[in-house]
Amino acid sequence: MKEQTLVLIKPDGLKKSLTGNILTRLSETKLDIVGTKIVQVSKELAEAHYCHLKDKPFFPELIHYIMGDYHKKKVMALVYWGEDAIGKVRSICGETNPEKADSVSIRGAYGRITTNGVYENVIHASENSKEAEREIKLWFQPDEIIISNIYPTEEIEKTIKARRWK
Ligand code: DAT
Ligand code: MG
Repeated sequence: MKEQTLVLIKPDGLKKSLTGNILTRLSETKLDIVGTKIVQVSKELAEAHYCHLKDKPFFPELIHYIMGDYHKKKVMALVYWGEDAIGKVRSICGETNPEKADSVSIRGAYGRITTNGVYENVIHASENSKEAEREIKLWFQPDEIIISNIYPTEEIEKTIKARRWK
């Protein structure tokens, strides 16, 4: 089944100049990149993304980590699309705990656990289709993704203040 999945190259991945290596590994999947951008992660976005972990003891550190407080204040967000996208990307990423992840996986090769117990595992990938939908809608607007009808949309009129080149 064709599906879409959210990938984040986390601040440690950007700080360590791993973007190229990680994208090369992901290209093994032969999936299509249908959206991408660099994001400065706000506290609201970080907390919404990891809302399912809010009661965990490591939650405050996790929020600092994904906001880039320990590395660089940016994340590269991508949407991959294609056959079995969620499973293929998760499998190349490896286990959550970088010490347990297969050493040829992205997390196994590049991740570490800090002395404070933060899993710096360089990449996020959606776990299932429900989470993928929730996460893609959180990180991207419909017009930022080049496949149409990824999820249902509706047209609205709004007046906004925006910047343009001068
Ligand atoms: P995944 O990122 O593999 O989907 P998750 O959704 O359970 O894993 O957790 C999200 C992130 O939280 C994970 O990438 C790293 C961090 N994390 C999870 N379990 C942890 C733990 N026991 N100690 C420290 N950080 C943890
Ligand atoms: Mg997860």
